[in-house]
Amino acid sequence: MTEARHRPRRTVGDSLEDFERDLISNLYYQRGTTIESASGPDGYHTLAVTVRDRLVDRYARTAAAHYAANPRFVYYLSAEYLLGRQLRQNLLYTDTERWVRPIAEDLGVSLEALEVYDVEPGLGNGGLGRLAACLLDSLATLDIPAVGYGIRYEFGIFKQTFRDGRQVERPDDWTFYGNPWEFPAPDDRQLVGFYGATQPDPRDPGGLRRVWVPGETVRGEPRHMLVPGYGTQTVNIIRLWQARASRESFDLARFGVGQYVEAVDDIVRAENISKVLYPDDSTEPGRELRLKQQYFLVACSLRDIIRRYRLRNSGWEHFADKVVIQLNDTHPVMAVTELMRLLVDEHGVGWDEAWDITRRTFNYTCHTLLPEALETWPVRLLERLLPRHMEIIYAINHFFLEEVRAAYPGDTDMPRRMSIIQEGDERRVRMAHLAVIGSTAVNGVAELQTKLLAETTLHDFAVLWPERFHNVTNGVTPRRFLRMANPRLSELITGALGDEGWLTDLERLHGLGTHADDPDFRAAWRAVKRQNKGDLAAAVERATGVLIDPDALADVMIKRFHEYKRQQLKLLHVITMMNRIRADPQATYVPRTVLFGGKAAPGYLAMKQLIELVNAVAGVVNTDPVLARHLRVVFPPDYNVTKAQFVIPAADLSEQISLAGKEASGTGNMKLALNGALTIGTLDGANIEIRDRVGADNFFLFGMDAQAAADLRRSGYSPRAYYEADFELRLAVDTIASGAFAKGDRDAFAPVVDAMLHRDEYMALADYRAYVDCQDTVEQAWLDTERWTRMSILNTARCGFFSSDRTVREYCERIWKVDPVRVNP
Ligand code: Z2T
Repeated sequence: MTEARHRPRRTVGDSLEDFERDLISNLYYQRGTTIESASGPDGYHTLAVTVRDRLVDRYARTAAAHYAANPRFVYYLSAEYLLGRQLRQNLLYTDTERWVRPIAEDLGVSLEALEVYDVEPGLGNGGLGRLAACLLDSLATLDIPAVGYGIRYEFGIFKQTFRDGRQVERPDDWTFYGNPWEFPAPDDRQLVGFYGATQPDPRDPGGLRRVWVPGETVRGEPRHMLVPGYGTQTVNIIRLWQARASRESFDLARFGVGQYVEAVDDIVRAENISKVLYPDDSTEPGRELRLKQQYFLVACSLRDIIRRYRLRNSGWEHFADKVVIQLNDTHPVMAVTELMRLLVDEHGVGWDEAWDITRRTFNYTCHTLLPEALETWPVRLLERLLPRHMEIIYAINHFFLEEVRAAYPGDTDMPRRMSIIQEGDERRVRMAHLAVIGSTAVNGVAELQTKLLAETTLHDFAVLWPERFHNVTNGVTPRRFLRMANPRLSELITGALGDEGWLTDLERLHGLGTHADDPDFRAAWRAVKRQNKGDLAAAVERATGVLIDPDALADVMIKRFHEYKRQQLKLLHVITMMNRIRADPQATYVPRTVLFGGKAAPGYLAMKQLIELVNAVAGVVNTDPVLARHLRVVFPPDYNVTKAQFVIPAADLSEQISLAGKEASGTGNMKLALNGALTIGTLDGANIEIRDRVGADNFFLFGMDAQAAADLRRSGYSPRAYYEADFELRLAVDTIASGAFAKGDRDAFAPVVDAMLHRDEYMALADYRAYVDCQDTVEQAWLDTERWTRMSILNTARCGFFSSDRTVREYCERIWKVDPVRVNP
């Protein structure tokens, strides 16, 4: 075949007329219908594929450019992706919204009406999954050759509803109406083994090379979604694996004797692997199926990476020069053992060379400081599910511990502490240790977390290999979280800065600084926030029936429910505001709307009860004529990326109140500050870096720092003492205990009260007074409208650092050592 046949040709036109013609043609040939009889979903799907076709063109040219350049590729391995809705993004990135609006108007439909059919793929829990999506967006925007690998869960993160204020989970059947954004690639399917046994390899008698005969095999079928860069031609992909039964799974013998259901047992078992996302944020369920998911992702992706490598390269000596794999937390860490197995057992590479290649290939990002979030798997389970991998782990550990003993002769505690195997009643494999041992670079996601990791959880490793430890502070994509979420503010910014360059060079927002003292600009800034709050008020009323005042201070706490994040502290403040108003109803108060958003893991009973309490407090506040005059509490259900894009632009106050030393980074904190919300927060995670940049005067700081929190815990923390010493705190806790939020039933929230008074694991009571006092200074600042506006503008102006473009640049330079490949138009 000639070169020309391989060269991708432009197949879609570049004008409004072309777009309109393609729309009508797609409606006719793809949906089999006409303008007159098209339904809403017909309209949505047609628009989606028409926009998608523009990206396919770019993707084909990207693939060709990458093939020609044979560059080093970044492979991002992540069990979670929270991509958000696709339609608006792809309209923006193809610059076709300007055509769609008039065409839609012509046809008598609105883009907004079609967008309700755009389902967000909820393939993640929270920050970690959304970070993966932001990094992929920036990788494409920076023209870095990259592929994201993940799992195509049939059911994503559950849908949250409330029944009598209680969280009720419903399945997220996100593909029910079909997903126009993905492409099946059945030719690239892979086979994955589980269970079975290992045998010596006759080619290497008594050596490290062995043969694994799996007891079960499952097929992985990939689909990809396109990941366009903004303002560039690059379109990368994210490849999501779906588990399918292998051909042999159908049990003909059983079918033949009438055991129809039993005959498909194996099919059901295989396909369950990618059935559902585990809904736990920062805690590990420790279930066999979860481990199967992890290995399924790893096995399919590594084979695909090797397949891609071999398209342009041969031999193994260049593998680590062409391939860099980023492990998003420990979930995909079995990839370290799998690559060793592929190289040693299947390709006959010697152990030492294989280890050198493997270690040069991998890097590991750690997203937590919580000990309970560090994955460990029982050795017994691994021996059964992945017998060969367990042998390889023992071998890796053996050579590693030799190195440790050589570094610390005579020290017996060091090998015990650093070993991949945790000894005890039930021996377990420590995935974080395997990750560090198998990687070139290890990074935390904010400065404080990286420092604490090196001082605590990974201390011994940071001492042995200081050169492996890096910090790469998280970032967020300004395209989705400023341009798309907040078009009004974007327009104001573009007007002030003169052009849209800030969208790909976010530090240019500094240019807003000089406008912070311009009264007209301030008024325009306030008007945008006011309009955004009007939109939010309408959406909240639709979702909850509660009316909110767009002029009230919008105080938002949007994140997963977790004790360490301290929604209970926010609630104590709300109850304190209530009690103050009740004590003096005639006084003047700053009108405030407190908005909560977030899900609790279905098995996390304490947080489910806290959700119930938040809803109960909201019910009391919003229906009490005296309280509701000054205060509203709303909790729209099912917080997700789509809802974040509504709430964030309307926020005045961003609640970032985790116990210092517990939140690895946070990224909602960045999105809110970037949209001009002021932060009330502790010295935790990236809050510290936000405050450093926006300035201490433009940030409401309160509470213990990580050192003070650790000291207090060590000295024997007693929440009861705080309760007894502080009248308002006592009153707030007593209000809950009195049954005031349960129609007088004192037992209803007794466990919440009990947890606060007797455990208070995350020391909310110790920070209560500082927090409430700080909220008073927030209100003083709010009353000075001009000052508040200035602070708000300066927050946006000084948050350019938190662009995920900067994050990705740092990964590229310091960890991945990759260069861009430009794609010609
Ligand atoms: C997660 O979202 C995060 C950490 C996890 O640790 C697991 C999940 Cl699902 C295993 C979050 C952190 O809590 C948050 O601080 C951070 O900003 C985010 O990851 C992205 O790094």
